[in-house]
Amino acid sequence: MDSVGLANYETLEQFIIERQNQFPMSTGAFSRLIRDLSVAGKIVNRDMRRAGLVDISGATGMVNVQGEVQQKMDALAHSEFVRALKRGGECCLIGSEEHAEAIPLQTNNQEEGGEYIVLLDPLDGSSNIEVNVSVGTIFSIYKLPSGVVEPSLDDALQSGTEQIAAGYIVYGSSTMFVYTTGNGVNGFTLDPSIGEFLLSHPNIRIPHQGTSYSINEGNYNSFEEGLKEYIKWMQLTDPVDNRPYSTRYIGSFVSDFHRNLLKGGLYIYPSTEKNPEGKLRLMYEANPMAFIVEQAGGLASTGTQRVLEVTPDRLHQRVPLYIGSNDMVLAAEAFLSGSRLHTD
Ligand code: P6P
Repeated sequence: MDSVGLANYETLEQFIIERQNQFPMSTGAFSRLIRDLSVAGKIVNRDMRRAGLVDISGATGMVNVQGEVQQKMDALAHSEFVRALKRGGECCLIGSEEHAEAIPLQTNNQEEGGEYIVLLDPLDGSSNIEVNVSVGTIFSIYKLPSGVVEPSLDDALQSGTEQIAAGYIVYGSSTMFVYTTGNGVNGFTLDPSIGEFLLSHPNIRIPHQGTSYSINEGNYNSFEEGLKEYIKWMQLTDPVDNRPYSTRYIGSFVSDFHRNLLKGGLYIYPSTEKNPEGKLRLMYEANPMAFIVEQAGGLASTGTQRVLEVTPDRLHQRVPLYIGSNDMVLAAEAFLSGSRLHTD
């Protein structure tokens, strides 16, 4: 793109300030919080692009709270986001996949402590880094309930409907920052030559129907019958609705979600023998992506319930997840309830 072309793009910072100006009472704290997250994302992106050259690939030899082998980049990404949020002063509590407990932040100005809670998966899919597959960061933002002086985990355990913002950063062929505050979904692409996220995907809408689905079919034998019926249905030939669908599953939720958001599709991580509650975590994976997909016209379900209405009781709790194109999620729920069969 020539330099003239760049002049037509709006930066993330300009976008945030314009939105902030629409709310005269806003103090700018939320704008600064989004900026802090975007700065951490740029730093993680920088480190990521060197993973093959410096000793930050592979495992730390530690196991995280999930019982999963912690990758060096997991730990690095976690530290970068904690550092950025602590320095920014707008966040009072962090919940992270990489830390067993919620992390209270001592803000610079105690009497005006941060009023936001940030839940995040610092680097989802990180085991893919050493094989050069896209990975991502996911974040969810809540307001600290008024009157709370000492923020604690209980203040973070709010239903997904209470989120005031949610977003992700996908470190792929390009690095994108995608987020919503409840007024649609907007995507920003990092231009490394100027170090700015530029508005490249305004008002993202997910197609109501897709022709691909994302699932680890290695777990097929432990799927519930209704899901097996749905998969069989998607694999039957029917030119009318472009079946058989394709499977697209790269083992990195943020990347599979991002593709489905732009092209249409359905990501499924159901209850399995190894993960009876599902594998994706409610607070910092399912809820933020559910907020985004609903804002883009899609749906997110546990198979029986709207994800955003699940009442949380633990920071790291897991849920079964069916998320993506509206019609595909509704079809999944119908098959799971037994009201549809693959022969329909
Ligand atoms: P499986 C990565 O660990 C992750 O949380 C998601 O990003 C990804 O979709 C899923 O797990 C992959 O899990 O069991 O299919 O290897």
